[in-house]
Amino acid sequence: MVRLFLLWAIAASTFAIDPAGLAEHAHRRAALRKALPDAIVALAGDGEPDRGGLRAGFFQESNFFYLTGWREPGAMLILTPDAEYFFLPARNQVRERYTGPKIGPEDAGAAQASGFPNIAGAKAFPEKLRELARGRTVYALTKHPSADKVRQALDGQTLQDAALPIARLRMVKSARELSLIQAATDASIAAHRAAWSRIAAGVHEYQLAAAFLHTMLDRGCERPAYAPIVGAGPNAIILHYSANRRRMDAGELLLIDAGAECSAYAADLTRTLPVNGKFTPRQREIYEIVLGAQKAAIAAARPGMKLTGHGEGTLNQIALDYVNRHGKDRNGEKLGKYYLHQLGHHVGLDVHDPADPDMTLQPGMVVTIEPGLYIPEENIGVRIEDMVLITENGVRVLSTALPREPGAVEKAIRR
Ligand SMILES: [Mn+2]
Repeated sequence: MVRLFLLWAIAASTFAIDPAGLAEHAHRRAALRKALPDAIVALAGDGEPDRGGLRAGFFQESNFFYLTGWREPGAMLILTPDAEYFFLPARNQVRERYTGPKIGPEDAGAAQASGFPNIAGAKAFPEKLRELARGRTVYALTKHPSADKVRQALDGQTLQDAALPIARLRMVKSARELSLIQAATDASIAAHRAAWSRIAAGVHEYQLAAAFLHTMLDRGCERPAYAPIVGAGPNAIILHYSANRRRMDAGELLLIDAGAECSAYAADLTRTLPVNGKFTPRQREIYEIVLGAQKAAIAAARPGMKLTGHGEGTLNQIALDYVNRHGKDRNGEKLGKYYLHQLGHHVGLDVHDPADPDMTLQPGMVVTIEPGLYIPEENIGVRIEDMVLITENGVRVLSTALPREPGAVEKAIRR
C-alpha cells in the first residue's frame, strides 16, 4: 500500500498540468465540433505498446494529442455538437510495474489533469458511442488502427474520415505552437552544428548521426522527428537514406537531413556540405542553383500561394522553373529532371504534418521549403531545407541561424 501510494505521488508530480495547454486543447475540440455540426467524432488514442513498443516507447497518436493533450495510453474521446465525453482505462497494477503509474477514471485529480469534468471508464465507451451515434454521421480516424475500437462498437455503421477536418485545424498554428516549433528548430540547429563539428574524411556517417542525437537529447528533446539522414557521396542522392553506415571521403558531398521532436513538436532541416571543407567548382555550381531555387520560392511565398503541385501560383513551380533556367547536365540538358520531389510539406506535431491539399498558404502555417537536385552520374546530391512561417504578407524563416550560403557553410566546418 505504501509502495502504491508513493507511485501515485510520483505520477501526480510528473504529469505536469499546463492550464494554457488545457484551454487550447478545449478550444480545438470546440472548433472541430463547430466544423462538424450534426455529426459526432469518436477517437481512440494509441493503446499501451506491447512487444513492438519496447523499441520506441509510448507516444500519443498526434490527432488525439492535438485535441486532448493526453499523454497516456488507452484513452478515448467522443465529441457531439453540444457535449464531450472522455474515457480512461481502469488502472492495472501489474502493467504499472512495467510502464509506470497512470491516471485512472476514478482517480482524484483526473478531471483537473485532463480538463474534462466528467470521465468514464473505458469499458463504457462502446455503449455510450452506440447511444450517441444513433441517427448521426460518425467521424473517426478511419485509416488508423485505433478506429477498430469504434468499428467494433458500431458494427457495420459507415464511418467518415476525421483526418481531413482535423488537418484543416492543425494547419494553422497558434502562438503557443509557434514558440514550441521555434524551440524544436533551435535544438535541431544546435544538433546540426554538433554533427558539423565532426565532419572529416575517414569519419562514418553514423558518427555524425550520433553527435546530432546526443545534442538534441541533451537539450531535453524526446526523440528525433524522423530517422536522421546522413548521406555522403552516392548516399546523398538517396532521398530517405538512413542506414548511415558509410565512411565519408574528401571530395564528397555530405547531406544531413535531421530534425528533433521537442515537447511533441517537430523540426525538419537539411544542409549539404563538402566533406573536406571546400566545394569543387561543379559542386558549388549545383549548390548555388538549389539555393537560388530555394530563395526564389521563399521570396514568392505569401498567403494565397500553393506550396506543392504545378502551374501558376505554386511555389514548387517557381523553384522548378528556376532550376530549369540555370545550369546544365553533362549532356547539355536542363536540370529539372533531377528535381525529384515536391518543394516542401507542413510541419507540426508530425514532421509531415497532415494538410488539405486544396488549401492555399495562410498566416500561421509552418512549412518546409526544400528544393533538391540529385545527379547520380556526377555523384552530386544537394538539398537545402529550411522551416518557414507564413505571415500576413510574406514569410519568416525560422532556421536562419543555420548557415546556408556556400561560403558560410565552408567556413563553419573548416578547421
Ligand atoms: Mn522535409
